[in-house]
Parts: sequence; C-alpha cells; structure tokens
Amino acid sequence: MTFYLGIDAGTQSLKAQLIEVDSGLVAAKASVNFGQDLPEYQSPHGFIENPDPVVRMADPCMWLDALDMLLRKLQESGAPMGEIAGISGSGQQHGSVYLNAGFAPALARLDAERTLSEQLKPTLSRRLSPIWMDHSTSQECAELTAEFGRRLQDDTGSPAVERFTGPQIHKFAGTEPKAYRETTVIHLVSSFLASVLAGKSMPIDYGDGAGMNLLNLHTLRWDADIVAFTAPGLAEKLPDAVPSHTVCGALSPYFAKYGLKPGTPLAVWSGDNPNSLGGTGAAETGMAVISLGTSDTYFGSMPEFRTDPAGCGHVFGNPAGGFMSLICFSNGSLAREEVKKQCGVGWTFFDRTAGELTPPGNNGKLMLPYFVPENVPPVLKPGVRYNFDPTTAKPEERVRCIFESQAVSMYLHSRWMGVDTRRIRITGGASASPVFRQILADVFQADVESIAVADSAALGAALRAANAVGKLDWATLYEKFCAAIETVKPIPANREIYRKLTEDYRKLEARI
Ligand code: XUL
Repeated sequence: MTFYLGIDAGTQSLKAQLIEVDSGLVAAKASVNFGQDLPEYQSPHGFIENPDPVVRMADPCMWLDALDMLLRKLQESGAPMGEIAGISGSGQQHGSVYLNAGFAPALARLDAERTLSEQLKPTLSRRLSPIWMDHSTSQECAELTAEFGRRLQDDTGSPAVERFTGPQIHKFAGTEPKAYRETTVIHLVSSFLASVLAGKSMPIDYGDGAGMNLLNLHTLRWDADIVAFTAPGLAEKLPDAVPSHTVCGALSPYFAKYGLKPGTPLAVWSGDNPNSLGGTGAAETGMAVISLGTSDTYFGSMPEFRTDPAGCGHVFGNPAGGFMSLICFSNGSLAREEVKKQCGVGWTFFDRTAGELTPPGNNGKLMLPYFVPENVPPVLKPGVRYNFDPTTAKPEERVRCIFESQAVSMYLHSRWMGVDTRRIRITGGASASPVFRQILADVFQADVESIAVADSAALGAALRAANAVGKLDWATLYEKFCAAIETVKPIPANREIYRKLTEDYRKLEARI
C-alpha cells in the first residue's frame, strides 16, 4: 500500500487528506477549524476582524498551531503516518508571510519539545499576513498600472489586483520600510507551510506564483523590472519559482513526533485553485470546473497562455502543465440566497420546483445580480438591475432568473479562454440544485458532472504528491480518485434560446 498526504491551508480551516493509490481510496482525513479550534486567535472566519472592510489580515502563528494540531489529529485517528511516501499541500492564494534573518536557522533546528508557533513567531518581520480578502491596495495597484500599463496583464496573466501579492508587498515596503528592510524572505501561505515541513525555505510553484503580479508567464521567471519597481531588493527576498511537480525537500525531523518519517519527500505546494483543478479531475483541456460557493469561480485548463481582454479573468500555472484560467464572481450563493429570501420560498421550491414551473429562457427575463460589489465585470457600487418588473413577477420566474443570469454571465465571461468546454465538473453547495445543473449544461452545451470529492484542494495536493514523488500519471490518478458520480446532458434544443439570452445579457451589462 502506498500513501500520499495532501494538506490544504484554506481561509477558514486546515485540512488533511491521506490517499492510498493502489486501492484508490481516501484512507484518512482530519481538519482544524481556525475559529472553533483556535479561538485564542479571535479569527472566527480565519482572519482578524477589522472595522475597515478592505483590511483582512491573519496571524501566521494560527496556521502554525493548526499544523501541529492537524497532524496530531491525523495521528490520533489511526492514520498510517509512518507509511506516507510523499507530501504536498495547498494554500489560499495571494496571502503573504514576511520573515526575518532568524527564519532559516530556526527552521533548521526545530525542537520537537516546543510548538512551531513558539519557535517561529520571533522570525516574523511582519506580525500579520494580508490574505486574499484584503482590498486595501488600490493606490498601489494604480501605481503599478501607471508604470507598466497593459504589460502587467500581458506578462503576469492579470492586471494589478488588490489582493495579489505584488501590490501587497509594494504597500508594505512603502508604509513600513523598516520592517520591510528586516525581511529576508517573503513567502506565500503555500510556500511558508511547505518550508516549515521541510525545515528550510521552499520554492513557490507556477500555479500559486502567478497570483502575485510578479511572475512572467512567458519566461516562467520573476519579472526583473516589475519586481524591482514593486519594492527595493525584492529579487533577493523571493524564493525560486518552479514547476508544480518539483520534489524539492525532505520532511524535517521535528515531525517524527506525529509518527511521520523524517526525510519523507516533499513536493512543492501550490495555490488552492490550481490544486482544486487537479482534485476535481479537470486539468485536461476541454474540461472546466464551476465551484458554487459564497462567490462562484469558473476555472479551466488552457492549452496556451492568453489573457482576458476585459481584464476580469486571471491566468495561473496548471499543476498538470500549461496554464489555467480563473474567474471569480463575487455574487454567488450570496445572490442566490438573497433572491430566495425575497421570494419567501423553501429550498425544494428554489432548487427544483421553480424550474419545473418555468420554461428555459424564462421569456427573456434577466437580472444583473450585484447584491455586493462585483469582480466580473468590476462594479464597485452594488445595485441589482432587471430587464423586467420584479414586483409583478412570480417567485418561480425570479428564481429561474437568478440561475439563468448567473449561468449566461459565466458563459459570456469565459469566452476569452478560447476553449471549447465539453465537460464541466461542478462542486460547492448550489451544485445540489438539479435546475441549476440543467441550466448550466444547456447554456454551455456541455456535460455537467458531479463528483464525490468534497475537499478538492486537499485531494489535489495529495494527487500532486503522488504525481511528483510517485511518478503516477494524472490519467491514472483521475480514474482512481475523481470519477463522475452523476452527469447532466445538455438539451440541444435549448442552445439557441440561451445564445439569445446571452446576447441580451451582454447588452444589459453594457448599459451600466
Ligand atoms: C483566487 C482567490 C481565492 C483564494 C482563496 O484568486 O483569491 O480563490 O485562492 O480561496
């Protein structure tokens, strides 16, 4: 039996999945919820509450305590810790950790009698880490845009984006120059935790590195000019950038206390979205993933590097090679739940009955569902717009309207990838709705496949470990771990209805 471990450092929790590759089974799981299990960090949602909604910081010591706790829980669950052949991981993207000259020596002599946070806290040159929810860098984004213009997106895959790491570093260097000068290495959440496991600084992979506005995706190296403009001496503070299948470390003896074998090969960690692409079994071209959560994300592999002319989509490295796209719509479940509330209906009506009572296309009813500021397209001031009078519409019409509007918006805003999507893997809470699944299948004219996996980022990390360390190919891993459990087929007759609705949506959106 051969086991691989995947660890996912998400926004609200740290999760582990242990897979056994001969049987294709998930052998063990564990998780630590930051809010519930580590209340002393006062981060009920994974970050420290701040009255300013654009400021979102988290304590790296919380992630370290969670790592100790997670491995303890996994060991106590009876997992075969000593038989693990390789480890990799996944981190919430964009978040950054700032470390001083004490970091490398502290990692090299980790003492198993003491906790990780105790030993590494003094090595933080910035006590808190900005995470992906932080939007406090508009000024820095404007400065980067003024300097590099369109090149930023053409070469790094994204225009300057507030949550991306480059603008965050630019801000830190400008507002806290002393602390910045004391910083010797800047890690992403992924490479930080990978370094802790390895007992030495680990590189950043192309998947997560592309979320920094610093990696040139043509050369796959840090872009010297952008790096130099972002902050003085930054080139010396960045870890190397490497392909996602790189094995570049061996487990520190510190972790023997959890039954793990010191020296176990470690594959570079990646971001949660690239890991999820692998964990949902969708890293091949022609497949995409729709993840329906608080916000909805659409991501898929891309055979070649190309960028979104509208500047809303991002390009990251695909863990299976090549590139992947990502579009993140802020008004996901949030908007659906708001419509459900406004209509005063239950879940069965919302997810099922409403669809049976209304025809595909809903006689052209559309809405722009901006209950909160939207990323795609960028809309800073929330406000919902309709092309009909919602006060006289029936509840079932309003329910179909939100599903169809979200689906055609996803279709419209994913055209730039230039990929003919034949299969969509669907995950997240709203993927349980048969109505939404059929609408998505009809709008994209693609098979919509549900999968059994709940924690696709942790699974993706375990699969990457199996691929990098065990040299198992992706096709075999997908067959064993990511098979579809249910498929909704597109209805060809609905194709034209939705092409027309998409065009109407485009016009409605263009008016604002
Ligand atoms: C992607 C993004 C989020 C984070 C947290 O750009 O900001 O998906 O990776 O999950």
